[in-house]
Amino acid sequence: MPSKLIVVSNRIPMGDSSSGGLVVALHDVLARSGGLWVGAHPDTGSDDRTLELVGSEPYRRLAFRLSETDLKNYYLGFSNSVLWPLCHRRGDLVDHQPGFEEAYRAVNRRIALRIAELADPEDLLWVHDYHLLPLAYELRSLGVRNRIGFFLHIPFPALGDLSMLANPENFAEWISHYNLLGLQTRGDVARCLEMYRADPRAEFLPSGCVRFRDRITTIRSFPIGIDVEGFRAGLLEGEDCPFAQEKPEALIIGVDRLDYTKGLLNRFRAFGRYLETRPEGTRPCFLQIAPPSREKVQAYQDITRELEEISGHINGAYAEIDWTPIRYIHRNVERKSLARLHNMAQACLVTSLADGMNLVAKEFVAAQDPGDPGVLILSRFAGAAEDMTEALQVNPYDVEDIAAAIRQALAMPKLERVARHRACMDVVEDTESSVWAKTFLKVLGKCPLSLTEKLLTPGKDSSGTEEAESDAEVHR
Ligand code: GDG
Repeated sequence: MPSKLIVVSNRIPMGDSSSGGLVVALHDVLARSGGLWVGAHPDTGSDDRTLELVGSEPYRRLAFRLSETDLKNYYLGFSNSVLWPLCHRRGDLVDHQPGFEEAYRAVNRRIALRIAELADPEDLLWVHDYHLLPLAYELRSLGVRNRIGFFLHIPFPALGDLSMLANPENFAEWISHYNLLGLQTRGDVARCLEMYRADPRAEFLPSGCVRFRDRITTIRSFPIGIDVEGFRAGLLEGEDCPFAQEKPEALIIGVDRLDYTKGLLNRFRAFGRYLETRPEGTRPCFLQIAPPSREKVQAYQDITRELEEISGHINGAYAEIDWTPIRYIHRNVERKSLARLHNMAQACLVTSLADGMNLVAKEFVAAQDPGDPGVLILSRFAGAAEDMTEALQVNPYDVEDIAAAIRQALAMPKLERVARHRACMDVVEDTESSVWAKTFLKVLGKCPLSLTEKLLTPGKDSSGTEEAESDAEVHR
C-alpha cells in the first residue's frame, strides 16, 4: 500500500484564505499522498473518541476536541506557561501548577490513541511543535512502528533551563522516540546535542545521530520559510491604499502576535528614543500590528497593558494635530493587506528576545521592491538572523542599539539597501516553505530506524549504523 502522510499539530488549518507558509507547504504534499492533518478543533467540547471531519478537500482534516479543563491545563498551562517561557529563556515566567503536566501527558496519550487507529504501517507521521513532544513516546507504547518526524518551531531550550521542568529527564526520552528531530537553526541543533552529551543514557553514533537505548534519532536543522509567491500575491490585491488619508513620509513597520518574546517594549522605547534624536522636522510613523494572543495567561495581560502605556506615553509626548508617531493596532489585520503594508515601509523592526525563526522578517523582505527596497532591522536572537546576515542586526536588549539601527536604516543609501536586500532575498528564496517541507520529508523517509526495528525487519540493514552514516546529516 502506498504510504500517506499524517500531519499532527495542536492547531488545525480550518480554511485556505489566511494560510501561512506551513499550511501551504503541506497542502500539496498532503493532497498528493492522500494524506490527512489531525489537530484540535477550534471549539472546546467533550472528547467522544471520534475525530470530526473539518474543512474541505483536497485532503482530510480530522479534529479532536479539547475540554475547557484541557485547554486550561494542557494548552494554556503546560504548553504555554511552562514549555513556551522555558524554551524562550523566560524562566521567571514559568508557572508550575498542579495538574498541568498530567493534563499534557493525558492529552498526548489520547491523541496517540486516535492516530494509532488511523495509521497504516507504511505511513509517515509528521508531528509539529512543543504541545506534542511526548506523542511519539505514546505512539510507540501503543505499538506504532512507523517513521515519525518532529519539527520544533520554537528555540531548543538551553541545557540549564531544562532543570526548570519537574522531570527534566523526560525531555530527552520523549525526543528519542522520533526518528527525525527537525530544528530551526544550527544553534538549536547545538543545544540539543549538548543535552544528549550531558545524558548518560545517550551515545553518539559515528554518523552524529543520537542513540538512546535501542533508538536512533537523526537531528538536523531545517530553517522554515514562507510561500514567497503566495505572500507577494497580496501586493496585487485590493484597490484601497491603507494610508488614503495621510501617507507618512517615513514608515517603519512591525507585525507580531502580541507576545512577550517579540521584544515589543524595547522596540517601542527605541522608537521613542529615535524620535528624541531624529533629524529636525521629520515626522516618521511606526505602525505596529499586534493581534492578541493567549489572553488568558497573566504574562500576556501584563505585556498588553505595558504596551498600551508606553505607546500612549510616546504619542502623548510627540504627536501633533496631523501626526501620530505610533499607530498601534491591537487587532488581526487581513493577511492580504500585510504584503502591501510591508511594501510601503522603509524599515521593518523584528526585535525578538528569542524566536525560533520569525517569518515576519522573511515576509517583509519578500514584499520589497528589489530596485528600491526597505531595510530589515533584525534581532540577533531570532532564528532568521543565523542566515540573514545582511539584515541590520541588533541587540534587542539594547534600546540605543535599536534606535541607532532605525537611524541607519532611514538614512541608508539606495545602493546599500539594494545589496542587503538581495542577500536577504536569497535566503528567503532558498528556504521557501515548499522546499522546507520536501527536504524534511525526504530526510525522514531515509532516516535510520531503531536498532530493534532493524533486527525485526528482514532485508534491511540491521547494524543500525551503516545507513545512519550514509544518510544522516547532522548540523552541529
Ligand atoms: C512560531 C515561532 C516561527 C502576525 N500578525 C498578523 C498575522 N501575523 C502572521 C505573520 C506571520 C505569523 O503571523 C507569525 O509568524 P512568526 O514566525 O513571526 O511567529 P510565531 O507566531 O511566534 O510562530 C516562530 C514560526 O512558528 C514558524 O515556524 O518562525 O519563531 O514562534 O506569518 O505575518 N497574520 C495576519 N494578521 C495579523 O494581524 N493575517
